[in-house]
Amino acid sequence: MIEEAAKLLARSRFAIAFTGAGISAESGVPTFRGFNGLWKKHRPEELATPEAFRKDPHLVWSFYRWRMGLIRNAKPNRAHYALAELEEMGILKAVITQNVDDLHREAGSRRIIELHGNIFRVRCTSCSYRENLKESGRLDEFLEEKDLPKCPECGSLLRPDVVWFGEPLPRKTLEEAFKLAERADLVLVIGTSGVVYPAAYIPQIVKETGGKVIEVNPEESGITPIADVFLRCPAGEAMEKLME
Ligand code: BJW
Ligand code: ZN
Repeated sequence: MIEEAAKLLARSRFAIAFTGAGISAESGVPTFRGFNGLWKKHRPEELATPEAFRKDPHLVWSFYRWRMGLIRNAKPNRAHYALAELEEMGILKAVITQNVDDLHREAGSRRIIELHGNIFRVRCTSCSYRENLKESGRLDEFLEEKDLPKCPECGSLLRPDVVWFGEPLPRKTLEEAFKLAERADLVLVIGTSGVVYPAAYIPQIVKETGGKVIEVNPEESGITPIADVFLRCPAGEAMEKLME
């Protein structure tokens, strides 16, 4: 199976990767739907919504501050580094990720399409204010603060610059991802349950336009039925074997 995947990858002319929470599991970042995805008895699906934020912004902000702290201390793993290396080799053209954790960037990937935003960015709920807390150097003070974060421009409530259920994905970002998927002759799908749309269309588009689908996941997912090669194992192990 690994040999088959390696052969397809080596022969491809325009390969892309499509990643989900599972690629960061070995970095210690909990997945959404896995057993580890539980936080204070709330399921992430109940917290990552505009309704939850309207009803209880304190709860939602404490969830996001907790995750920011966890993710800030996480390091990329073998799978993130393998994707950066494949791009360096000219095989991989882009990484389309559903993750908000910045680990592809830290591993050295260059062309990264973040479909669901980035957890280190905040934006104002009223005006156009945006801030990347890592880049502004304000992450530490932001995480120590317990009160609701307010916009320095207009005083309104800030929110995480991520995409919640029921919200549209950034239009240009989604268009770019769909274009890449149409062009790709191979997609490496790593660590996603493949149930969240429109993101889950990405591997389907590659398949429908004649490309191959390689999936890496220790469990079957929504993508498995269309996978040409299914590597049933953790991302780090699979990617290390694939790079040999
Ligand atoms: C490992 C591993 C290891 C473990 N190695 N693998 C069509 C059909 C049905 C529903 C819809 C549809 N179109 C839209 C919808 C509604 C909805 C949706 O998809 N719902 C379904 C769940 C039913 N979609 C939306 O609401 C989207 N918006 C939208 O459609 O807007 C329309 C609109 C247009 C115009 C105006 C208004 C609206 C938005 C979706 C946003 C998703 N947001 C989140 C939160 C992001 C912020 C945050 O991080 O907090 O994104 S939810 C969460 O799910 C997060 C993830 O990116 C996303 C996907 O999860 P992922 O990455 O797949 O993680 P898991 O946990 O599900 O899976 C992990 C996998 O890893 C598992 O398979 C494990 O086995 C595996 N694994 N260890 C490899 N070591
Ligand atoms: Zn503002």
